Amino acid sequence: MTPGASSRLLDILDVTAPYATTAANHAIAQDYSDILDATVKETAHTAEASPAGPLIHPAHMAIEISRALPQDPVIIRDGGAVCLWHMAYNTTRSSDMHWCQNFGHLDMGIPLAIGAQLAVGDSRRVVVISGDLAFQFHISELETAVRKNLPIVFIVGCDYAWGLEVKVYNHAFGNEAPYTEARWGDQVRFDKIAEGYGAYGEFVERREDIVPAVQRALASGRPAVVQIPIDPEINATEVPGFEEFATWYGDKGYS
Ligand SMILES: Cc1ncc(C[n+]2csc(CCOP(=O)(O)OP(=O)(O)O)c2C)c(N)n1
Ligand SMILES: [Mg+2]
Repeated sequence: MTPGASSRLLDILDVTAPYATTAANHAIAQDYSDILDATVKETAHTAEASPAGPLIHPAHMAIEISRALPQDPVIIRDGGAVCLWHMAYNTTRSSDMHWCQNFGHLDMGIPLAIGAQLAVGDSRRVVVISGDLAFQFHISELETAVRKNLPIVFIVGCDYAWGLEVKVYNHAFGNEAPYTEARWGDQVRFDKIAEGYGAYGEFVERREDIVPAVQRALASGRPAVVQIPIDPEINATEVPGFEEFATWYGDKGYS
């Protein structure tokens, strides 16, 4: 470790906590695994402290996914609040993480994953963490994944809403604002759509079923979609890192 680098990294960890993924990427890139281990433990502890309700907490979704994933997968995030939750509570080490929203837009998760899996071949797994709106932009590309026999695992956090936009609307118009159509019905079944394309599908309603479902999806060796309904209120209203995220969009913020 070069002189000064350690304190610089600790600064980064301090500033970004609890957004450990950013810190983790820095740590992985520079091989500061001791510091990374401490950060991961702290992150896991915070996630466990989140209250459990009848619906899956988005922090719990992130941490259970982390428990199920293999070593150093390519991780692609596509979506709104689900991705911020995953950034905050992910504990999987990956040397390649990508979030479409870094470019200011949703939608590229499935095509990016196809490209990534073609690039890495059999050497690594490719996993997509997606919001349910983002997943629908190019859902027909599941056909490409099946035709090319790519074993990508797509994990879709379903609040049946534009979760991040719900928060923005409430921020702009108040919690009592009329229904905004930023939510929709909960009858959409991405696992069945996946099966229709010839992919593997899983539908998970309990936290304890996430790890085995993701592992079955990985073991299927086929493109696989794991649909996880999550608590829509928590997903939209307690988004970790929202204030910092809002600053990415300039002085006026994300509103
Ligand atoms: C192409 C595009 N359309 C719209 C938006 C605005 N937008 C940002 S987050 C978001 C909602 C995302 O919903 P979802 O993927 O379901 O994730 P959630 O926030 O519900 O977890 C929208 C509409 C965008 N960034 N890019
Ligand atoms: Mg959503």
